[in-house]
Amino acid sequence: MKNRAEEFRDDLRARRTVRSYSERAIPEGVIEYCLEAALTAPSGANQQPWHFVVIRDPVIKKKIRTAAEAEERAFYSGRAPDEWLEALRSLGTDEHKPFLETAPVLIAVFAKNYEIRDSGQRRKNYYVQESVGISTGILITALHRCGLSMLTHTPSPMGFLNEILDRPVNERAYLLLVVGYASDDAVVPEIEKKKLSDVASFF
Ligand code: IYR
Repeated sequence: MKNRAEEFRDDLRARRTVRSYSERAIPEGVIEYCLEAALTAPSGANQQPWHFVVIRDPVIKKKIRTAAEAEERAFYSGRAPDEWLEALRSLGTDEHKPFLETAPVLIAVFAKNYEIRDSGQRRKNYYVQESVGISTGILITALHRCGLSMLTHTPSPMGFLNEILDRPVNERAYLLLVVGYASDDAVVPEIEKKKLSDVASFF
């Protein structure tokens, strides 16, 4: 058991967020299995308040890139407070998001605060943020274990995803996962993860 825990930790320690992708395609069926892994997540009252949209179509990817870059331009050139920009400086991010077109797959994750019954009535979902977060975490872990790279991208606001992907009003875009293989010239910033003793207490 301890060996399995250690191996799993070491495998996950090798994950890095990647912002530069090659166009190499992902083998067929892999994304589907990873999504099925994500669907096993625990959720409030087992309501499974999520929807995943897998985008491979270059025309849709282009639309998403154009809309996301418009939001990011507003973010970097005014909307973001200085303190936020300062926190991002070491990552070297800016409003240019070419990976939204080069990466072979984008997965838009939607959270459903309520369901719309056939009668039109609303049924509330519980612990939506927690549930969708857990499911997305499992998805990220599954993709990483397949040897894929990814980026958890959150252009803000993300309302344009409902429009482009034709999602109903009870769904809110939660994040956009960019998935593929790192380009040969991809670089990652020098960052460190906190140590266990910094973030965990044992009694
Ligand atoms: N959404 C912007 C800004 C951004 C915000 C956070 I918090 C990050 O960890 C990284 C980026 C962007 O994608 O550039």
